[in-house]
Amino acid sequence: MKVSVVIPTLNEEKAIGEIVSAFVSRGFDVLVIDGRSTDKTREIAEKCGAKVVIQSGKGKGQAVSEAFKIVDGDILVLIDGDGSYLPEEVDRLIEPIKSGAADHVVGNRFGKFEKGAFTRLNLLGNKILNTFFRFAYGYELHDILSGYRAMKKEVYKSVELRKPGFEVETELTVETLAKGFKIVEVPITYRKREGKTKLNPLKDGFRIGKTIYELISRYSPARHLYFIGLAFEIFGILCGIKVISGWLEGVTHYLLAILTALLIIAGLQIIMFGIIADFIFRRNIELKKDIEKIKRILEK
Ligand SMILES: Nc1nc2c(ncn2[C@@H]2O[C@H](COP(=O)(O)OP(=O)(O)O)[C@@H](O)[C@H]2O)c(=O)[nH]1
Ligand SMILES: [Mg+2]
Repeated sequence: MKVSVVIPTLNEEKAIGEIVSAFVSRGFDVLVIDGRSTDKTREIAEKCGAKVVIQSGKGKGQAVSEAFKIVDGDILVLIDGDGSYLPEEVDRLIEPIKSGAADHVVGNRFGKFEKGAFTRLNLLGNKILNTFFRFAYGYELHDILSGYRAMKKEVYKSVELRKPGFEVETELTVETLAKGFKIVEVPITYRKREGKTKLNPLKDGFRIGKTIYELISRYSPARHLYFIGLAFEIFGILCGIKVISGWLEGVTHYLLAILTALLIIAGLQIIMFGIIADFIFRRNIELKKDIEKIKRILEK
């Protein structure tokens, strides 16, 4: 099986050499997709045996999307060029794909991370975004923003990446699930990066949160109903509190009581519709995937 390694870089001269060499010595094809670094990144990468391409646009997302079109390995490994991930752990990511246990493997950094690898804000932001993701998609993942992953060809050639920047990991994860592929996480080591981060924790954090919400439509539009239903329930409960506290003081809010009942009942119904619609939608995708698989087997 041919393995292609894709490394997006922007001024990573301190770490890039070692990473490229480690993968080249394993016999992997390495592509460094560079965002016009002003240091020696490209020179070093080339010297160590990587193919180097300057991305046509801007941002990590655009770079990754462009790289996916260029490479053609049966398996693609995506890794940051900042030295925070260990090339020698790559087998952990590739193994589940080879054995057929997964289509997309994500390296989970939370099992074993070096002190200082995450800033406090970074750690908190990651926890919040992962929790929000699990709620929004109902899929048990714990490190959706990891920069170390492996995918089989079918996955990286079919995902549609439109986000330019650091939303790329989110989009990759959602697209994989939306298309009916299977993701698993494996524990990896996470070290303190070399050089400076290009990520702005607050600005990019909010952007990623917004992206998680936006992309629900691609995974299952019906899941929006959960949020609408939840909003109804929250308003219903607030109205209910007002009604009950008034009643305890001897005042009866008739209209508000009716509104409370309506909001709570309507909210529950919207959530129920959501569950049913979501189930039908996802089932259809899975069925389509199974039919395609059977078709391929029959054609062989
Ligand atoms: N080609 C390209 N790579 C980028 C760009 N921005 C960041 N990167 C690379 O993407 C990887 C992850 O970025 P990093 O700053 O480490 O973000 P963090 O890991 O989330 O802190 C690193 O290898 C960066 O060099 C960009 O605009 N273009
Ligand atoms: Mg990094």
